Amino acid sequence: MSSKIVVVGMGYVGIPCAALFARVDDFHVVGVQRKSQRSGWKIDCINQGNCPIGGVEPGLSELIAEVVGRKKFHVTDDISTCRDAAAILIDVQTPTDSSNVPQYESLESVSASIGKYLSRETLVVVESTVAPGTTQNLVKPILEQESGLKAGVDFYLAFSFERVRPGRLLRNIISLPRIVGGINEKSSRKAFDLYSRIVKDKIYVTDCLTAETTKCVENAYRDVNIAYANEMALLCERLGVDAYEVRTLTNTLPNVDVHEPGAGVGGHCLPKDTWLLLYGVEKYGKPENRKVQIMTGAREMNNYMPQHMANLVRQALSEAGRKVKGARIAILGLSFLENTDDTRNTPALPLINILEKWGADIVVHDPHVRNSTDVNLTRDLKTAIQGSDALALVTKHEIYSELDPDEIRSFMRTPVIIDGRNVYDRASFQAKDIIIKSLGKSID
Ligand code: SAJ
Repeated sequence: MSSKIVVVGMGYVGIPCAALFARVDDFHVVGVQRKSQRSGWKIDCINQGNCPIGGVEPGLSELIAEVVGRKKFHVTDDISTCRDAAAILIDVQTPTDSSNVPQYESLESVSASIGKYLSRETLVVVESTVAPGTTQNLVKPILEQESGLKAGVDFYLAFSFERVRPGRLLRNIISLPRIVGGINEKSSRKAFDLYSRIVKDKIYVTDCLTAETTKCVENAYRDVNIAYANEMALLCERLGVDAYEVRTLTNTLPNVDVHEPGAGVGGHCLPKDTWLLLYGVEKYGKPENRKVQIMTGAREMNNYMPQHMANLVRQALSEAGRKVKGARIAILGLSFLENTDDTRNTPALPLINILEKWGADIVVHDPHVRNSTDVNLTRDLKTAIQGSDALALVTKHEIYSELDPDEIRSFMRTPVIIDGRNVYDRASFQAKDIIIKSLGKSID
């Protein structure tokens, strides 16, 4: 008989992970998804063999169709399916609130439900990113209390994080090194054995706290690097030099890898993982008076970029003799990452809010996002551009590189472009009398 793997949370991590485990011969997988208003539709969608994730996701639709067709994978809202599972993976969202405090309601309630149906010998793995210390101090006591079993003895518990990025969901799970950290040696060994069935690269075994910390640290590292690039870009603008050229030249030095400046940093991870790290340190670490500056400064820098984009819009419109108030502005790209439909913490939203506060009439274009209750969204580029006074490019979707200066000139009411992702060659737009401001470049 095949072993049952339960994956709780059918999101950007849970779905590809479940589908990959379902491909393993001696496993069958049950996904658990709440029947919520926002996400409940995914249950039927997957059970019909379809992929609920949009954008360009190589191999995922085919894999879901295959494993659902072979009855190796189905989704339910009934968490009692955890009974008799060989392994249960927790892939629920762990956002932070407006004060940067982690919101663990989902993690806590899912842990309690799992605990109720937990069997002896089952391995539970937390895959959601959490503040260091959370698996030991929050998840473990809930599981033990609800199940009456002892962690590390009667059942096993580990933390093992994903490294997925929209657009590379399957590839990153299979091909990147994996870190697993159990609460004891046997838990680590069990987790190692499980992931060795789907991960082709090396699996590193460590303790639970180190694994949790590593996840937060690697995302904070990326956030700091992007903040450096953004600050560098703002300085280059003031000097009147091209930050992207400076970046290319700087990166000719071995060991230097300046990241890309841009219209902002979004996603489920980078905007919050610094806060998870600092929360864990404050809650479970030793007290210390020195203020953390680099990581928090990076957060502040990256959060400023939508404001900077709005300033560039205002400046460009003013050169065209228009005010933001009453201008029709098309935002190009709602998702936070190119060629995906993922809008979590997108920098497009703060930009839209600022421009709307200034009195602009906003239309948003995105070829991948299906619908949005927050903004006036169209998937037709011509509809967005037609009659607008400015185009503000936030996301580097492939389709935007094809925009033709002649077409823009004929469709727009005022030919103004603000390029937040270094997509356009300024000279060819300026040659057609289009006002173009490019983030990180001379803003004269
Ligand atoms: N961005 C820049 N400049 C850059 C790189 C990114 O402005 O040079 C912006 C992007 O436009 C986007 C945001 O940052 O808005 C995040 O982009 P990302 O490429 O980091 O995408 P994520 O957030 O999906 O992926 C990150 C990755 N973390 C690291 O590389 C350390 C990924 O490996 C993690 O799995 C993922 O977070 C996660 O789930 O934690």
